[in-house]
Amino acid sequence: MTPERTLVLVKPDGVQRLLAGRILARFEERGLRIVGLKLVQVDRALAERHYAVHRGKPFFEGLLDFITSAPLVAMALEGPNAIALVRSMVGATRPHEAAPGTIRGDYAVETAQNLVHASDGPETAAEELALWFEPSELLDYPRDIDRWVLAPGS
Ligand code: 3AN
Repeated sequence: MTPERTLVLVKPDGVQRLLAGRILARFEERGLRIVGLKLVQVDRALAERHYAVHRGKPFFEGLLDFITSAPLVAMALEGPNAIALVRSMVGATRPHEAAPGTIRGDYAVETAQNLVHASDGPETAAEELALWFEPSELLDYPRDIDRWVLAPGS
């Protein structure tokens, strides 16, 4: 099937808790490829655009304060059904409802500090990837990557 691309943010709580690599590793171990990756200090304008759907909600201002408080890791991941796959690995928004084995189910207890953002559908994935990455920051791999990558020690 045609691979999908999705946006994942390891939010400031994940970076401060030194979990960024561990979270990224889960996606890689599952079989998704990194096609974009950077550490970002988010400004208010980007935060407002990213969370525009939540404008007017009681937690909106707190969400902006939180996501602009310290650097986060933005990644674009690619693979078959990547959008749904990543959402299932991230777990429910409220950590006490997130199944053990999911990222939130294993590492989070607070809804306001639930470690990860992940695009929730094809439209939002396209919008969010365009918001967080310049086209030149999203890379393509060779079609024959499985032959191109040498096995360790070969
Ligand atoms: P998800 O990140 O699971 O897609 P959304 O889109 O409903 O969840 O919410 C976006 C973010 O807003 C959440 N990841 C969380 O950080 C924050 N949030 C959502 N609901 C609440 C709430 N009731 N109180 C505080 N923060 C919330």
